[in-house]
Amino acid sequence: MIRSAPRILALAVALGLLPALAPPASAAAPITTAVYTADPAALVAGDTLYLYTGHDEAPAGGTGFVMRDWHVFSSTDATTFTGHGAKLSVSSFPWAGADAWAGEVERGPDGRYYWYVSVNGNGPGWMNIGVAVGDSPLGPFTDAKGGPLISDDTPGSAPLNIDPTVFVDDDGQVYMYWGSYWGLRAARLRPDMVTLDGPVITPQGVSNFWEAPWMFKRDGVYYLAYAANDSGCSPPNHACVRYATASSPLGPWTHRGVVLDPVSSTTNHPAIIEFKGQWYMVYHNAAAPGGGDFRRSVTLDKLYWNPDGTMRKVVQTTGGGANLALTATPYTSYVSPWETLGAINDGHRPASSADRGHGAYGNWDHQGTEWIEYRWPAPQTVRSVETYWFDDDLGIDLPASCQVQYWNGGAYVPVPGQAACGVAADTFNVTAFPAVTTTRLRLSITSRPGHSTGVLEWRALS
Ligand code: FUB
Repeated sequence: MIRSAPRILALAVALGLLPALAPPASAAAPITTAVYTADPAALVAGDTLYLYTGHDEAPAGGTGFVMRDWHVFSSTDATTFTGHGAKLSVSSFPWAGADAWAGEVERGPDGRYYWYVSVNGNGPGWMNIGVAVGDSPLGPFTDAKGGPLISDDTPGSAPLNIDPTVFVDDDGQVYMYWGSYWGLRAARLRPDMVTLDGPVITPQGVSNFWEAPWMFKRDGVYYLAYAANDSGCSPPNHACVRYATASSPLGPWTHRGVVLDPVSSTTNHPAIIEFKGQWYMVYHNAAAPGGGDFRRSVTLDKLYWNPDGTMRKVVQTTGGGANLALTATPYTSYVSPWETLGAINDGHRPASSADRGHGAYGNWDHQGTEWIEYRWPAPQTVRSVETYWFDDDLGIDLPASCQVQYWNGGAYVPVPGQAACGVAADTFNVTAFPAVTTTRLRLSITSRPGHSTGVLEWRALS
């Protein structure tokens, strides 16, 4: 049937009547689970790919960034990464005091490696851009300037001076882009890599810029990828990555679209690089065990080009896609009158299975099989669900079993190929499956004898 009627099949998939078959999402694949990493920058030197990352140290349930140093990882196959530990920290800059935010390393005309970072400089305003230098991609790195390269005192600087991306053009001219809070800025740097060479400019044509610029060049065209959080690409407060192109390094830029959909962390941060003939999108999400908005993890996926020089949207293979539950309407077979069905898709990350601080879904005193369900006005492609069970140590207990189902246009049927539906306490239980495209996704839950069941949060990931 598939070979003889591909159009009918495609139409059925589009209408949400059949699952769209795709390779199963592999388990989350951060470059490391030893530490939480964020804000990647990539550099190729010789036959090695180096990733420079931030380091998230917020506690579980933390509500703000705790970032004190920057780490380096290397790989010769873009699959297995060796951690080299913290190679730069806030204390490397005697004038700074906190907030080791996003950075990038670039090789200067002198052959040395310059590490540009966002850091709280303890001066006027908040964030600054500092620069360290080392003789190899692994350092050691030391402060290259003795003060910020960019601060709030820099004429024309950004509303928030973070997220530098530095680019050395074929003619040796150095450019730096940076900014946040919708304020993108650019400037030329002198060949010494640590001095501005002219005024700060505000580049034109970069639509919906939020932060995290990444500049590179391919086939004579300049590319600027960046985090955007406009409603055109994002569920509430989750950034996507858009990009723009230009024929000269300071623009004007032409917006080209979204290259990376929102991820499971609210922030998004791109690094795009070619390594051994393959292009990659390096980014972060919240997919590592125990991860979250302030406990992120860096991962990478292959990036492919269209013949016209536009980038194809990156397929996220890490299970860390957007949480489509945030835009769904929840339904259920039964909810206790005092419980809250809406708790399951409010984006909360529970501290434990007893954490009903944001409300809970519970079906006491029903026993046996009940269900919760998401409905969307248009078909969504879902690749995994993550379920955080509610257990009040009273009438509600962890379930005996569960199953993910979808609406095929006439009935609810099990999602084909789904992994085991986990029933562990105090964690998100991940169930991955070949992508299914549907307007309704259901979690069928069967209780243990003598108990009812409950859910604190149920994610449906793209
Ligand atoms: O990690 C701190 C900040 O969050 C970065 O500087 C931004 O790009 C965002 O990822």
